Amino acid sequence: MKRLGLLFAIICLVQLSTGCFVVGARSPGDLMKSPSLKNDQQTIKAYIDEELLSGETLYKPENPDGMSAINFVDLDGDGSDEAVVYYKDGASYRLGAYVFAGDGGEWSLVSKIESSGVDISYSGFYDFTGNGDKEIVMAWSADKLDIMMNKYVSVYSYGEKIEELYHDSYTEMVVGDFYGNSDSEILLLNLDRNVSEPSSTGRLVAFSDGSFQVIDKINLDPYINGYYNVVSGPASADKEGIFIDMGIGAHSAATYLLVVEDGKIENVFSGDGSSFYSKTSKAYAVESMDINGDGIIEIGTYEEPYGNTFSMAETPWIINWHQWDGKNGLDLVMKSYINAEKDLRVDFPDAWKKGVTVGYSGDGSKDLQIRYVDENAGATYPVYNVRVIKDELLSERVEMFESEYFTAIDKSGNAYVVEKIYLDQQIPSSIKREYAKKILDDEEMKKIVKTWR
Ligand SMILES: [Ca+2]
Ligand SMILES: [Ca+2]
Ligand SMILES: [Ca+2]
Repeated sequence: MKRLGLLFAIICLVQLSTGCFVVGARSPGDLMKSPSLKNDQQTIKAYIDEELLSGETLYKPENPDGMSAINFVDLDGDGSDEAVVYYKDGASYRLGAYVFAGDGGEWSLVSKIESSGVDISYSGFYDFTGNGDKEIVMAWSADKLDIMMNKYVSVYSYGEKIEELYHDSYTEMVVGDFYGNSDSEILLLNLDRNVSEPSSTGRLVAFSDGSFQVIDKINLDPYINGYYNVVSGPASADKEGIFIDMGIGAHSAATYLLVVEDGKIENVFSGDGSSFYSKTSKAYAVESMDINGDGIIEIGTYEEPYGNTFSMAETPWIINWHQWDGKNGLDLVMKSYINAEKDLRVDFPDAWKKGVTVGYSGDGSKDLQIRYVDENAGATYPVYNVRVIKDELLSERVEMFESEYFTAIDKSGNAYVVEKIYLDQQIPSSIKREYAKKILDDEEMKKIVKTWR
């Protein structure tokens, strides 16, 4: 997932030397972080060192976030943790996991999962079978020379010996409780583009009648560039969903939302032909995520600012964040401006949902300007400038400000400065009242100006 996201970002960068960014994409640095050991992981270190073969090093699975090289989890529910320790041997393309059982600070090796591959692309511990014990799901890329980037997934039971319960290939995968029955299921996506008859399918894999089975399958559009982000999580208060963000054009993107109803996978924005994309298409990639922290995942789209005259790449886009309406539509829940390069995010308060747009400050700095929109007159009026300024340049820059200002955030050598330019605007009396509604008190303004990373 991360690799595809990165790949997509690179494609973007190659195709559009400026302005193209994947909102939410992780920086290459994330991939290079070496696993660090927390204090409670040190006690097992000696036991691991004893088992590691020459060439084997500890290794953190790429997905999901939160996995470590060493993971403590009570797989069999007996009240004491097991340790699942990932390793790889880069030179011989081997990887896998050591599984230890713990007993009061003593550890004993139970088994070793071994496979060939380059990266562990996904791993986790879930009860798929419904017996109360967690199984180990582990996925890896097959081979360094495999340009198709085929990946394989296996599910292992924990016990006297590790048993492989399921094995399959996939392009992207997520785990979740898609049935809502408290057991976990797997959703596998397989995208096969470079063949005479391209195909894209989603398959729901669940444990049923004593074995893992493909419960349902759905055909998706194979004529896309690729998936840059696939996540599962709450699509509404009571429904898990699978959010599939994909690149569909030179830089444009769209999102599918899949849910499971009565054992069937449903593409909720289904319709005829291109209308699959009509609700979620966007000028650039944006990752589906819980942007407002309410536990439900939002889908982002781009809104062109009112009166915009800039090129696609230079446009200060507004991101509209939507939640699934439970049927086949979307509800707008939040708007934000995100500039990954400046590490700036501004979440629009409710008062800005209508009648507010963004632009640049107009002094050549390309700093953000919040503007009131007077649609009747076809005009906009500046309210705030929000500037990210290096600390050492701050005193020099503020001398040129015409209005009062305050610093909303000071972080990593940068001051996030809000200029209250509404204090110095000539506003026609007919719109003064509406304009004034867009002015926040300073404390409220400080809450909506954020860093992005
Ligand atoms: Ca246990
Ligand atoms: Ca189980
Ligand atoms: Ca949310």
